[in-house]
Order: sequence, then C-alpha cells, then structure tokens
Amino acid sequence: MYLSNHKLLFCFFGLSLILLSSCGDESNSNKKQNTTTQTEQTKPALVSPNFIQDSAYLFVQDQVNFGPRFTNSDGHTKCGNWLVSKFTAYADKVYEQKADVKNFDGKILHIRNIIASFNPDAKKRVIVAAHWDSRPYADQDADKSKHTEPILAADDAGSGVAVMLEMARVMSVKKPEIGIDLICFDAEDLGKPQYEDSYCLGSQYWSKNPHVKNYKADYGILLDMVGGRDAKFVWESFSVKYAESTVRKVWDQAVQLGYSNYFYYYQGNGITDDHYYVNKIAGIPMIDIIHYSEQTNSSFPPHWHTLGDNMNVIDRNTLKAVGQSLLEVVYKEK
Ligand code: AHN
Ligand code: ZN
Repeated sequence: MYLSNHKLLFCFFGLSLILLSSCGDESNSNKKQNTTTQTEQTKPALVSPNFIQDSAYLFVQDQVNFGPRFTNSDGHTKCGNWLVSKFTAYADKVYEQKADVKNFDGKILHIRNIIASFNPDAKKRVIVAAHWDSRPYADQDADKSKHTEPILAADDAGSGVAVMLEMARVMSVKKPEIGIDLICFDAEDLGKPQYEDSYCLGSQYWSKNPHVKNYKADYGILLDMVGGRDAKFVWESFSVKYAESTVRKVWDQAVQLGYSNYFYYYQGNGITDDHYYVNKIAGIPMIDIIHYSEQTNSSFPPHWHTLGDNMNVIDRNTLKAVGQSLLEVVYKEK
C-alpha cells in the first residue's frame, strides 16, 4: 500500500512535470511567435530595392586594385576608364567632363568629372556625389618618411564611389521615379591647407560649368569616407547652413531603417568639401555625409590621409547603412 502510494505520487509528479514542461514549451513558442510578429511589424518595409553590401565592398576593392588614383597618374586614367564603362552599363546616360585646371603648385591637372544620369529628362532631380581621385601624399601618416607616398584611398574616395556604383546597379534593375545624377568629382584631394581653394578642383569646375546647360537639381548628397568601420556621421555645419531639411530627411530615414549607430543628431564642424562649392557657386543645396571621429584633432578618422586607408578599414555594414538609406530617400521622392 505504501509502495503503491509512492508509485501514485511518482506518477502524479511525473505527469505534472510533463504537463508543466509542455506548458512551458507552449508559452515559449507563443512568445517566439509574438517576438517574430513584432519584429516584422516594427521593421519597416523598404520601398527601395536591396542595396547589397558585398557588391559595394567589391566595388571598393575594384578601385583599390588600380593602385593610387591621384589626378594625372596612370591609375587615375585606368580607374576613370573603368568607371565610365561601369556607369555606362548601368545608367541612362553618362557624361564625361574633361578640363585642364591649375594645381596650387602651378602644374596643370587633367581633370575628369564623370556623371551618370538616370531619367535624364525628369524635372525633379537629386544629386549623389563623391570624389573619385585619391590623395597623392600620405601627409598625415604617423611615419614621416611616408609623407610623400600616395595612398590607396579605400575609404577616402573608394567608399563613396562604391556606394554610387551599387546604387547605379540597383537603379538599372528598377528605376526610381525622379531623375538621379551620380557625380564623380575629380581632383578633390591634392590640396594643401595653406593654399585657399586648393581642394575640390573638380567640383569647383563643375559648379561653374555644369555638365548640361541650365542644370538644376532639388538637392544633393555628398559622400566622403562612408565605408570605415564604426563610422559616425554628424550634422556637418555647411550642410546645416545650406540644406538643413535634406540633412533631417536623410538622418531621419537612416534612423528609421535602424542605423542610429551611424547617424547622430549632433552638430559638427564645417568642412571645406565638394558640397561647399556646389552650395556656394552652383546654388544647389548639398549636404555632406562624412566620417566624424572623436579620436583625432582633425575630426577625421585615424586612417585619414595615411597609408592605413586601405581595405582593412572598410566595413560592409557601413556601406550598407549609407547606401540603403540613400536608396530609400531617393525611391520615396515623387
Ligand atoms: C579639409 O581638410 C579642409 N578638407 C578635407 C576634405 C577632404 C579631404 N575630405 C576627404 N579628403
Ligand atoms: Zn582626403
């Protein structure tokens, strides 16, 4: 009797355990389902096609494979030809703007601005731009003996152009409603701080001589060092001065897509970059998305203008955060 009671008790506990554990399973699976549903609900559906980060990464690598690409160099000519052929395959129309301009040292630079247009006849237009030339001297390198060596410029040129190439690839499959001009500015990065207006020679030229007569765009977005690991982007002050509504639009979109670890609502310094001349000379409101660092006096990332600006600093996730946010902004425009 005692034994059978024990047996009964055992059975009771055994059964309870099975019941309890199955209840637990059920509530767990309910929770899982709820979580899944919630994630699906809070993650906004994209109106734009997918920006493939591995593809963008390879576009950085492709450029770096040409070696240094500073204006007047052999790598520059080869990379320029490659860019024209890639953009010709993706865009409706490609313009090449060639000119001779003077460098701060008096030497003549053979510059080449490359413009890839989608829906060239659309009235509403948005510019996405980046410089494509690389700096001929690593004058910020910790090793002084390297200051006259040219850099590979994976980030400081390569990343912005790579984002534009991936945007072009995606837009060739499904066109946005508005007109888009992807502008690769030349000769941005040969300047010296002590010479006024010695940077951004390609954008200065384009702003005085746009690629089409009476060219107009609603706004522009400049990309500069948009591939670095853990990059932060803040509100660069010329962008805010000339195009605050565009800054807000891009940052809000990026945050909505979950990229608040890259895009910060923080007031930064003013940077004399291509957008400065497009704003001042061409009168087109243009913002600058540029890597901001708290670690350096320059506010640029530690690899800036050093031999360290190579593939090792590039992170696909940064390219994705910038590229998908821009696509989403562009595909929402009517
Ligand atoms: C200045 O240092 C004033 N402008 C730098 C713009 C730049 C160079 N962006 C990338 N490389
Ligand atoms: Zn630079």
